[in-house]
Amino acid sequence: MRYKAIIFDLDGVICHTDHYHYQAWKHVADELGIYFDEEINNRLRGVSRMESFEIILERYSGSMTKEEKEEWVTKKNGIYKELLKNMSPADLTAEVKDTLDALREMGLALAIGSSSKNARFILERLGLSGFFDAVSDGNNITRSKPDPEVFIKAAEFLDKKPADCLVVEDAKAGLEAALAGGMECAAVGDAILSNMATWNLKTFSDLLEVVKTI
Ligand code: B16
Ligand code: MG
Repeated sequence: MRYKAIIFDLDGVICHTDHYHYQAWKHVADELGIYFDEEINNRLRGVSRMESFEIILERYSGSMTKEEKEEWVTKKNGIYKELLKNMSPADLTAEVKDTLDALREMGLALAIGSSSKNARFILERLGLSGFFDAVSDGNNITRSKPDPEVFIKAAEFLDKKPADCLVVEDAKAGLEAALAGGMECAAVGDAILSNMATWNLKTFSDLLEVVKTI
């Protein structure tokens, strides 16, 4: 097999939380009187919490101290975490679960590489606590995607070389991060449009064919 490990992005690959991010950011933006829509929300994919807020503030005419920014992102996260409580194992599709199980049976090491500081909480909601061999997330990095740190850490946690890992991503910043870390990558969703990935997956289970290639 071409790969020994697969590192999955979480939001947009294993599950979909963008509508919860949207609702939480919309609440904050409305309170601040800032225009915010789904299109701006799409730009926040794979981007860290504070960097997301900086993108939202592009439309803010006032000024804000670092402390005030911290307060607003903390508020957003509180709303977001409340919304995440709506998630359950039913939010994990049978296709994703069956594919993960099949990859595990093929002997591949499986990890998460997510910018989110809520990754473990989301995995718990999905009934996937303890499923992955390693979880590298927003809590163990100092630089977010497109920096490769989150994926390099995941490979280290798995004790695998970057060249033996395949990254699965839904964001351009994530594909850039994988390539910068010396890893091949597979794109799902909008990330396909960037034309940067080693593989473009029409559907998640296409991964089963990809990993069989030599
Ligand atoms: P949090 P991923 C990313 O997760 C999301 O795509 C992005 O929209 C979010 O801002 C980021 O996590 C940080 O999330 O506020 O929960 O720490 O796609 O890298 O799994
Ligand atoms: Mg993502």
